[in-house]
Amino acid sequence: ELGGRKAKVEKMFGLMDEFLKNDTISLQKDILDHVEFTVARSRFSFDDFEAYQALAHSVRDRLIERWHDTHQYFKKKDPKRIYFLSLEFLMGRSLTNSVTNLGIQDQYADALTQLGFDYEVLAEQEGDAALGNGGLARFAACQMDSLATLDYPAWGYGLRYQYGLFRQIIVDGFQHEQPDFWLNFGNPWEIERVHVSYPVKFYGTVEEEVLNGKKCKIWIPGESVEAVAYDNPIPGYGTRNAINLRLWAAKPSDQYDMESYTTGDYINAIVNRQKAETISNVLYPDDRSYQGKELRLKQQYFFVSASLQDIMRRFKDLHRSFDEFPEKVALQINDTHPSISIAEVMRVLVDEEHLDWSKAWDIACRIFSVTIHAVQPEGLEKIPVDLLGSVLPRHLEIIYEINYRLVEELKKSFGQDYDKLSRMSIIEEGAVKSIRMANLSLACCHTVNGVSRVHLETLKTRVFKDYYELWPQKFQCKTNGVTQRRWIVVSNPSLCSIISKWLGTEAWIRNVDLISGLREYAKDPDLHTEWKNMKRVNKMRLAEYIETLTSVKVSLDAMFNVQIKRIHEYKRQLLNMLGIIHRYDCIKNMDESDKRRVVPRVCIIGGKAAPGYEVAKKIIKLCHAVADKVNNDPDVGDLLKVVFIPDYNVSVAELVIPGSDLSQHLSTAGHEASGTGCMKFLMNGCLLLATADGSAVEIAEEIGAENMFLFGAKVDEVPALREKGTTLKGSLQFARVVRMVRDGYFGFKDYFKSLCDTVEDGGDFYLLGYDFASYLEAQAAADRTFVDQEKWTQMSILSTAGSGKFSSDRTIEEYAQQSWGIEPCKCPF
Ligand code: AZC
Repeated sequence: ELGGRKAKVEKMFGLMDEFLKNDTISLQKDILDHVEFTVARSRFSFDDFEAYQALAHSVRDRLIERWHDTHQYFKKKDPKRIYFLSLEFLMGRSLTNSVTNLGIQDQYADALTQLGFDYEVLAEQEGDAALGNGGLARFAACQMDSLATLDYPAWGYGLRYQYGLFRQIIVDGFQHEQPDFWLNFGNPWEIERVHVSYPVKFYGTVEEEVLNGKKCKIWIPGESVEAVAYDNPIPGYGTRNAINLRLWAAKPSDQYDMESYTTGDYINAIVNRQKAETISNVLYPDDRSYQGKELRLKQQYFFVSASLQDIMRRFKDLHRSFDEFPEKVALQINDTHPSISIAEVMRVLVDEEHLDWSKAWDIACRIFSVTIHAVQPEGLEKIPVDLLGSVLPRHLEIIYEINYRLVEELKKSFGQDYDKLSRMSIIEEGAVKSIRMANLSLACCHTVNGVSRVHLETLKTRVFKDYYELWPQKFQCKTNGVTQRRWIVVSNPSLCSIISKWLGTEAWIRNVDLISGLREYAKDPDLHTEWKNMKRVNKMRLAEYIETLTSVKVSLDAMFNVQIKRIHEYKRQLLNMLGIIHRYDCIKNMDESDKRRVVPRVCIIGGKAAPGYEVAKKIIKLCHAVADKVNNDPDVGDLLKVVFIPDYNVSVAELVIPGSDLSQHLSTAGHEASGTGCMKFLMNGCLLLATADGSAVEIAEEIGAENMFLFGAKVDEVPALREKGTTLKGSLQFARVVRMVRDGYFGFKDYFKSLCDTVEDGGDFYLLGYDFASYLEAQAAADRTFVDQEKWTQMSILSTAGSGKFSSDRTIEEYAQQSWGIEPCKCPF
C-alpha cells in the first residue's frame, strides 16, 4: 500500500514544475493564463482592472507555494507557535507589498511593460483591506509582516468582515459614511477553505451531569453557526517563509434547525438560517467604546471559539497530553477584545477535556499574554452580566469561578480591604453589573504589555495600579514599531534607493539598526541634493493627488504640514485648526513686506470620525469651513492652503507620508498610548511637531529633542493643570481665534457653538487653551528652521537615521523573547 502511494506521489511531482518560475517570459505567460482562465477575459482584450486581477492571481500562486512549504516545514519541526488573536487587522493593499517581499518587483514590472501595462497603474487598481479602525489594527498588520520576515512560527486569527471600515465621503464639508463593499469584485489575496470550518455555539443552558462518579457541567447550546476559514498568506521579506492570517466568516450551520424544516415554513427557515451570517457582517467603527452590544460579543466569541478549535486540533494531531500545551502554544490577545478566549480555554479544558480546574488554570496562565492599547479606563471593555449570561451561559459561570478564586487569593494579600478587592474584582457591581474584560486578562495572563514607556507607566500607576502592586513582574513595555518594508521600501522607493546607496547595502531592510549609518552623512552636500530631490518628487505626487481630489492647487515650495489619524478630541485636530486660524488672522493683518517673510504652508488633514461622535464630526466640518475661506482669499494666495483629504486609509497614508515635510502629533500628554503614525513619518524623514506623549518621548531620545519640535504640558503636569480647571485661561490669542469661530467668521455659527464650548467655559479637558501658546512657538520654530534648508535637510536625515528602534522587527523580537518564548523556524530554500 505504502509503495503504491509513494509511486503516485512521485508521479504527481513529475507532472509539476519544481517551482513557479520568475523570469519575465514565465511571468507574462502566467498573467495571460490568469486573464483567460481565472478572470475569464480574452487575452486580446482586457482592461487595467482585469490586468490587475490576473497579476494578483499570479502573485498569489507564488505566495501559496511558499505558504505551503512553510506550513509543511512547521509541521515537520513542530516548534512552539505564537497565535495572535485580534478582532482587527488593517492590511491595506497586498499587491506591492507581496511583490516586494517576494523580491520579484523588477521582473513583474518588466513583464507588464512588455504586455503594454504599467505596474504602478495596475497597483492603483487595488482597494484597501480595511478590517480595522486605526492604530491597533494597523499595528497588528505590521506585526504580521515582521513575524513572517523574522521566520517566527506564527498565525494570525481574526474576523473576515463583509464590510470593513466605512468609506468617508464629504458632502458640503460634512462627513457621511458609506459601506465598504470591499469584497464585491472578489479578493484574490484570500483562499477560501470550505473544508476548514467549525461550529460555534451560542445561548442555551448549563446542566449538571455525573461522569465517572464526578459532577460536571455541560453546556447545552441553543444555536450553532459555522465558522469558515479564509486564509491570507503573509510573505516575509528575504525569506521563503510565508505565514498565515486566518480570518473566519460566519455561515449558517446545518445542525440544530432541522426542526424548522419539519414545520413546513421552508422559506422562513432558510431566511432565518441566513441571519447567522450577520455575525461577520460589519466591523464596529468606533475605536473607543462598544459597551454592551450583543453582536459585538458574538463577534468576539465567534472568532475566538473557531480559532481555539483550530489551534487545539493542530495540537492534538501531534500531542496526547495537554501538559505539553504551554510548550507548543503561546496565545497573544490584542487588547481586551479577544479576552473571552480565557474563559473558552478553561471551558474546553475542564468541560471537554476533563482536566482538573487547577491544572487547567495553570495551563491558561502559562499560555496567555495581553497587550493593552488604551490609556483611559473607559476604553477597556465591559460586558453586562445579563448579556454574557444569555449569550454564553457557561462562560459566565466560569468567569464567576475564576473571580471567586481570584478574590480568595487577593484576600490573602490584602485582607479585608474591600475597596481594593472591589476594584480588582472581575465583576463590577453597579447599576449594570458587568464583567471587566481587562481584569479577566490581568488575572490570567503571564505578561501585560504596554505599547510605550509612558503608557506602561500609566498602566502601572493609574489604570492597573492595584494589579501592578500585586504582580509587578507581569508588567512589561514593548514599544510599538512599524514595518520598514511597507513604510519605506514600498511607499517611498526613491528613499529606499538612497538609503541602500549610502549604506552600501540593502541589508537594512531586514536589519533596520543599520539605518543609523546615515548619521555619518547627515551633512554631506551630495546626500542633501539627493534627499531634497526625493522629497520634491514625492511632494509633486502628493500635490497632484490633492488637486485631483479637491481642486486646490498647492505650491511645492510651501511646507507640507500634515496631521492624518482618526479624529479625536484628545488627538486635538482642533488645536491644529485653531493654529491655522491664527496663522490666517496674522497674514490678514500683515503688510506686503511682512508677508514676504511668511513661510508658505499647505496644511493637510485627514481622518475619519466615528459615526456617532458629534464633536469629531464638527471638527471635520470646521476644517472644511476654514479651508473654504482661506483657500479663496486673494490676500493669502499661496501663503496658506488648507486641505482635507477624504477617506483616509492605509494607501492614502502611503502616498501622503513620503510627501510631507512636517507632521503633527498633538495629543494631550498622557492620552496617546503610543502612536505609530509618527514612526512612519520619522522613517520617511518628515520632521515631527509633537507633545511629549506616547512614543514621541522615545523618539526624542533616539534622534535628540533638538531634531524635533516638542511643545505643551508634560504627562505629569496634566493632572494638576486640570485641577486648576476654570482658573486656567488660555492666552489672548487663543481667546481671539475661538471667538472668530464663535462669531461665525467661517459661517455655521450655531453649529460650531458647542465645539467652542468644549475648549472654553471652564471645560477644556484636553488643555488646548493651556498648550496654545507653546504650540504656536513650536510652529514658529518649524518656520524658522524651514527657511534654513540645509538645517532642515540635516534634521530630516537624522530623523530617518534615528528611526531604527521603531521598526516592528524590534518590537516582535521583544515579544518573542520576553512574552512568547518562541524561536525562529526558517523554511530552507
Ligand atoms: C491605538 C492607540 O490609540 C495608539 O496610541 C497606539 O499606537 C495603537 O493603538 C497601537 O498600539 N489604539 C487603538 O487603535 N484602539 C482601538 C480600539 O482601535
